[in-house]
Parts: sequence; structure tokens; C-alpha cells
Amino acid sequence: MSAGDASPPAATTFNVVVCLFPDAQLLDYAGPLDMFGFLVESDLVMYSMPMPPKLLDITYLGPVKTVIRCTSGPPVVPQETYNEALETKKQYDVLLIPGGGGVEPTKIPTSLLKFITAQVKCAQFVLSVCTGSWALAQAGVLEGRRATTNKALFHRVLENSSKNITWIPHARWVVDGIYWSSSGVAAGLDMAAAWLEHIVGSELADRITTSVEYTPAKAGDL
Ligand SMILES: *[C@@H]1O[C@H](CO)[C@@H](O)[C@H](O)[C@H]1NC(C)=O
Ligand SMILES: CC(=O)N[C@H]1CO[C@H](CO)[C@@H](O)[C@@H]1O
Repeated sequence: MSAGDASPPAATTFNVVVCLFPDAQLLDYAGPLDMFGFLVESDLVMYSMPMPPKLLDITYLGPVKTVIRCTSGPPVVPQETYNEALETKKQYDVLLIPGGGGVEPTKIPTSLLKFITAQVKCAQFVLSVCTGSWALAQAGVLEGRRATTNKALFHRVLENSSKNITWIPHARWVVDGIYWSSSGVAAGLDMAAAWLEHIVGSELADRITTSVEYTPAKAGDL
């Protein structure tokens, strides 16, 4: 680069995986994704965005490649299964894990738990929304860590997860190492906004939240 060349460095890309399953809570993943979309290269023109320092390439995985019904919203079809991703050993940089009725211990897909355990070894960020952190707890990856979850299901998650997890009752979201966990549903939007600020800076993150006319809560807000 010659002296005085002011062109910004080329954007780097995070591969993001959205972990779907039957009875995943729609807004848990749809809320963050609507903001993440501002960093998807093919959508930049639509949003009239300058090239951000970080781009997101998003993949949708599920226990099956056939139609999945989430708690509400349209039927969704995952692009690949967890088992296929495990076989090809593809590593993702960022995991987004929604909560919902499908994370109940009797319902959660075993392949999702295996996928989480394999991915967290090299992932840079693991984002859970609502009872998505219960899925992380069942995968055994929150041992010795702090996390939060949906306030309405707090005691159920607390009683039915490892005693070696420090569950934080009053938080919109909690960060511990690579793990970012938010409380219930809409708190995922607040955590997503904070995470965007973390990866692309406050100017661009503010532009995104302003575009969607959202005023994010702070980490300690109830
Ligand atoms: C809690 O988890 C951490 C991290 O895996 C581990 O080092 C520690 O021994 C665990 N403590 C108990 C009481 O299981
Ligand atoms: C508080 C709570 O929901 N406890 C549940 C934990 O899991 C067991 C086994 O599934 C249930 O019987 C408890 O009700």
C-alpha cells in the first residue's frame, strides 16, 4: 500500500451458522438475523451500506433437511443437517442458537448437541437467545461459566442443568469468553446489537439499529 492510500482494508468474513430445530422460537433467530442481514454482502446494495469491516455469510442447519416448523412463522428448510456438517468437519466462526420448546431435554436433537460440542472448540463466538443457553448447557459447554436465559423459565433451566453453571437472573445478556447468552426472545435483539457493535464498531452498529428503528437495552437492564 502506498503512503497516503486511504482505502480501507478489505472486509473479512465470519461464517455464521444458525442452528434450527423443530419448535425453535421464531424471533430468537429472526430478530438477530434481521440486523445481521446488514452485513451480508449480497444485501449491502439494498441497504445502501458502505463495505463494512466484517461481513457475515449465513448458513442454516437442522437435524433434518426437510421442512421444520418453528414455534410460529413460515416453514423453514435447513440447508444441511448437523450430521452432514459433522462429517465434513466444516468449522463455523459464529453459532447462533435460538431457544423455544424444542430445547426441552426430551426433544432436543442429539445431533445438535454433538454439533455444538464439536464447533465450540474453534468457534470465535457462540450466541444463544432465550433458552438457547439451555441447549448449550445440555451440550456440556457452559461448565464453569456464567450465562443467562429466559426469565420465565429461569428456575426450570437452573434446576435442570449442571450445578457448575452460574446462571445470572437479572441481565439482558451475559458475555463469558466466546459465549454471549441473552435472556428471553426480544433480549436477543439487544445482544445482537451489542455483538454487532463489538465486531464492526459503534458507528455502523448505530446505523443498523437506527435503520430498523430499534433502541437496544443495555446488558444490565431488566
Ligand atoms: C466446573 O467446570 C470447570 C470447567 O470445566 C472445571 O474446571 C471445574 O472442575 C468444574 N467444577 C465442578 C465442581 O465440577
Ligand atoms: C423445575 C423443573 O422443571 N424440573 C424438571 C427437571 O426435569 C425433570 C425430568 O425431566 C422434571 O421431572 C422436573 O419437573
